[in-house]
Amino acid sequence: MKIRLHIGILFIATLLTLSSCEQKTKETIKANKQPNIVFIMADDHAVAAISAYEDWLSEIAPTPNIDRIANNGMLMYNTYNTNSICGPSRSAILTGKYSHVSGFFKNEKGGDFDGSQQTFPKLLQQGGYETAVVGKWHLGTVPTGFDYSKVMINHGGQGTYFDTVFLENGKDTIVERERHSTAQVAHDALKWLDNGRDKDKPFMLMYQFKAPHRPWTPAEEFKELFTEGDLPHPANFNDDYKGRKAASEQWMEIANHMNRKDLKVPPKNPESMTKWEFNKYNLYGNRAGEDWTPHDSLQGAELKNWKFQAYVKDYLRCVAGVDKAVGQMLDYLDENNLTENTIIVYTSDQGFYLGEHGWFDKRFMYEESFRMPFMIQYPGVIEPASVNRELLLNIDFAPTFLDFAGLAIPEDIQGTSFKKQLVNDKSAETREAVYYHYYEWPKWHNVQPHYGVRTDRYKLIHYYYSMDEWELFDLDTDKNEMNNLYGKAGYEEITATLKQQIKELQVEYKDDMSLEEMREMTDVVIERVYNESNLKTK
Ligand code: SGN
Ligand code: CA
Repeated sequence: MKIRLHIGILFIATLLTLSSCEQKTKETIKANKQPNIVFIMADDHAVAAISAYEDWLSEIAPTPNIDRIANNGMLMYNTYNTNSICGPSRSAILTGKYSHVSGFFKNEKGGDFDGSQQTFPKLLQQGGYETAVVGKWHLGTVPTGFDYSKVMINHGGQGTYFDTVFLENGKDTIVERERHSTAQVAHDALKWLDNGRDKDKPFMLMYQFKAPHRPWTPAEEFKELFTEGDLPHPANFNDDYKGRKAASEQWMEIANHMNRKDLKVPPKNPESMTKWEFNKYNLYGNRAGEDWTPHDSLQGAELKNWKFQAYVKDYLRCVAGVDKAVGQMLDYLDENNLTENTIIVYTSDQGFYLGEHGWFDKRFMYEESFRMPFMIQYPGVIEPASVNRELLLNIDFAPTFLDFAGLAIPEDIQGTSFKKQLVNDKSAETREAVYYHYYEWPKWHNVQPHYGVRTDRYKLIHYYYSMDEWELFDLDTDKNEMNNLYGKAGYEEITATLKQQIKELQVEYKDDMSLEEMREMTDVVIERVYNESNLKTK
């Protein structure tokens, strides 16, 4: 009996040793092998419109394929943007630096991205990776640091949903007429993976969609979604902006600033219109006071609801297209035995308002646009179905990828690798606060330039360009950011602490300019040099 027990214990011990050896070997292999990286990024995809986050739209508009990444890996709840607008966010992701450091801090009249600077794709390429970018780029200049690139260049680099114009490898301009832009990006990315790359090298692919960006035009196959009934409104749909001056002055209200093109209301006789008249018709509604209704009986709250339904339904139909394209990518990687050694990320260049505060668009430091979706899988390394609630920034992505690739992280990168957090290493460092700075004004949505700080509980914002207004929110008691506590009794101490934090972070991130210098950045006009009309079409 005793002997048997001993043999039994020995047997179990051997098994344990074997399996831990197996585990070690797996880890060693992983540690020595550079993982592939598939970086998937949508444009303007809000956290609320991804069902993995179990937010207010999750049951109505599930995203089963995007959720697969969260199920296979880690879902980050608190990933933030350093400047919530397209080009500045993309440049922050590529360089790991704040937008005033990378030099690309405004979309409008902010010049082009300096492609000669250090980026994570370049560093990966130098470190032995085969690199590619397919889809939306929106940085003006030709992509650098890629073995293959096919990026949208029409509509000022925004790309269009149909007849999208792409620039391939910096020289050939191609008009794609066969597919919706989302399907085209999927087609091109899979084609490169299948027979465009050097299969002896690890690869890094940036798989980037235009959808669900304005004007939210879905492919035909998704038009039947959400046709039954109305979507619910978010909690602060009818915000009155009391106590928040900057919020009261924006031009991004669903009720007052959506145009007829956004809501797909075509003119009755487009043939009889000149191009100028047609454009004017389409843009009508962009500016406050240009009231219009699809028919006279719709007014007031009913009209606002009609616009909301048309807008958010089309937005979610575009998301469904992205979700399908994500599924195609995941299936391809599975079918080709690539999943095991590939890091897959899903994110967006920033968040978006889906009726919260009565808005569309982004830019503000309020949660809906400040926050970014971020989920990441790496089988055997990142625990499946795990979550993380630490404060992360988009400038952290670059160093994290370099870290996983076993490459040195250059000193001048301002972000920090969160690899340790992803592998549940208890020695991982965490942040106390995240710093934000937005510059563009007045186009397109009259959002006042502002900077601010967010901790796990509080947020302090300073709007400084043509006003001097502060906002303080307690996110524990006011997650919709409706109650500005700045200047109220009892909040003096926390306000002073947050102001001190802002000062320290401004020094750390080299953003300790005077307000006058900050205003000059908003005023600077640097015209785009790169534009599709300068290119020949193949
Ligand atoms: C376009 C949109 C704006 C949007 C910006 C920036 N207008 O100009 O509503 O804020 O892009 O978006 S539109 O009428 O042309 O659609 S970003 O994603 O590039 O930052
Ligand atoms: Ca965007």
